[in-house]
Amino acid sequence: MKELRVGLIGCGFMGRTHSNAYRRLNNFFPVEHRAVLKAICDVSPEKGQKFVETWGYERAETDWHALMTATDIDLIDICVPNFAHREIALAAAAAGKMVICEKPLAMDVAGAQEMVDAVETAGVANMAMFNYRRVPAITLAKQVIDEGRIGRPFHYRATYLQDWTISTDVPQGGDALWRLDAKSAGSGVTGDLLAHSIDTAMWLNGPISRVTAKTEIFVKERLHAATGTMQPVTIDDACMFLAEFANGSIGTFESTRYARGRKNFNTFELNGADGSVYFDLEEPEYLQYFEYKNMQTGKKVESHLTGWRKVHVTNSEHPYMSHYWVPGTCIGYEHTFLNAIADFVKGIETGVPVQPDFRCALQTQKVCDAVIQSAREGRWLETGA
Ligand code: SOE
Repeated sequence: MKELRVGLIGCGFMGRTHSNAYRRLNNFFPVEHRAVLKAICDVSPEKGQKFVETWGYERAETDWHALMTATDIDLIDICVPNFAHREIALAAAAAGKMVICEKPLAMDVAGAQEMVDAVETAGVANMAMFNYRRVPAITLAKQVIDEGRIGRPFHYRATYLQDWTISTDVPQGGDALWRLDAKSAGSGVTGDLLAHSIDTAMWLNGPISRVTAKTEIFVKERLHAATGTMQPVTIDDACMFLAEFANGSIGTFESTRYARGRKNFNTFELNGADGSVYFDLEEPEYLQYFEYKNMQTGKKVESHLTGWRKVHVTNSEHPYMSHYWVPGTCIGYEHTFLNAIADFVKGIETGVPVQPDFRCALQTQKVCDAVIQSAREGRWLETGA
């Protein structure tokens, strides 16, 4: 078996989800490569050592540059705060290594464009980790749409709601809370949560051409973990935007970290002339489908028994599910990363690049940047995506 030797940077939440995926890859997917966890990198030697012990890496480094010169590493996996994505990805590409990067790709379009140029010039395999595409029910929604079951699309509706920053006592910055500091994260819910919704939306319904947005900061000042002083909050706590898709449909997107009771409420609905699909991450194994026109007969199927169908996406004919258990049994959040890594490896083996690659993630970045700018300027903007 060939080896895929991994150097992963960042010991946080995403470092764990990616490491788990590499460890499980060969248990579930018949790929030609064996994932070998070579090195973890974190500025904290204690954290790195703990990670080595917990996840089975061979060694820990404290300076990511060491991974670039290491001859025993094929793939750099970037799981650090957003501000560091660009520099690491550029170095990895220059060293001829494959690159996987957590979302959002960069702090802004300029950074994302540099990353695209770097991996394309180097000709290295690359992927942005938008894991929700790999929820089997969402992949099935893509199949349903591509099969032409929705017909002419009219409406796309996405929500991504959380509630963990409502308390004024939550500080900003530092290890766990870098997502609340624009210097580390680039933006707030727009890059962190809506980037997922935008990636899914453009995958399912095509490019978003224009947006108009409203953002809000509810808690204006927070203690900064790095300085120990109260500082203005610079990220968007909430963001809502209207979108026009290139295919003529229109969309609404809403995201906040102030939706009391909502922990990771990620939903979307697409309504077309011939049918609709709906997904809710709180019931991740279901895709809801409303069939108005039957594809085979071309006839309207509405009757006194017509209704939304809740498809339990756990059969072996459903995306990814043949790799897991028996029909009717479920997989979870962590498997979305495993499915993504498996697709990445298949991309290397077949020569058909996996999606979303960096170029695709650049399109999402364009929409995010346009959303933030639109909220600032209070007007509709072309996204260029
Ligand atoms: C934020 O709370 C977060 O961890 C995001 O950064 C992830 O991308 C999202 O999937 C879950 O929520």
